[in-house]
Amino acid sequence: MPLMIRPILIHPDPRLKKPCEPVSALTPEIEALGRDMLETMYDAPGIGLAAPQVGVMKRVIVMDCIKDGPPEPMVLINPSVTWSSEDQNTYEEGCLSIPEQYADVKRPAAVKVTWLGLDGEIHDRDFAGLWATCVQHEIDHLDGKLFIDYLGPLKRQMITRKMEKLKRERARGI
Ligand code: K2U
Ligand code: ZN
Repeated sequence: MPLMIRPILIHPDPRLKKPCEPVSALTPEIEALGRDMLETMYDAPGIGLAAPQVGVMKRVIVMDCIKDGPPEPMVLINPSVTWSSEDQNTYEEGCLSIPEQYADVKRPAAVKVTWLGLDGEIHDRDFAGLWATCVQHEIDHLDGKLFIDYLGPLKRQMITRKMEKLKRERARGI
């Protein structure tokens, strides 16, 4: 199946607010979804992407924990946080579904995540720094939560209004 760059949904969209279904079995379709999501993420460009952002309501996220070494594309199926640190980190987050909008979000500085890999194995890993922020941002997407949900109502409303305007302009081909 050829790789596909899938369109990324823009907020507000009901599919970005719905909780996603766990993946019940590793199928060729799930594998193709993971590869397409990585392709779509690199094209954006981004360092993370969640399946609902491409309209697939399944608990699948992709990340590329680019450190100093070579790229490390990851596909995490049914990811869950099993531990999070007391200390928090504030990071100016963005979102591929809320383009050009950034705001400070506070999250646990380190998390332990467990997930099913495309290799059929259960994986466990500690994430810190930007990767902790990214993996929590992506897992939030699977629960229908966006980074703007951590902001005050006025800032969230302002960003939502901007996105509604952007979508109207895109619809008119501007
Ligand atoms: O889920 C997404 O929308 C992709 C997000 C992931 C992310 C958000 C906040 C902080 C870290 C990751 C981003 O748009 S990916 C773009 C990006 C690139 C480098 C650093 C931070 C964000
Ligand atoms: Zn996002």
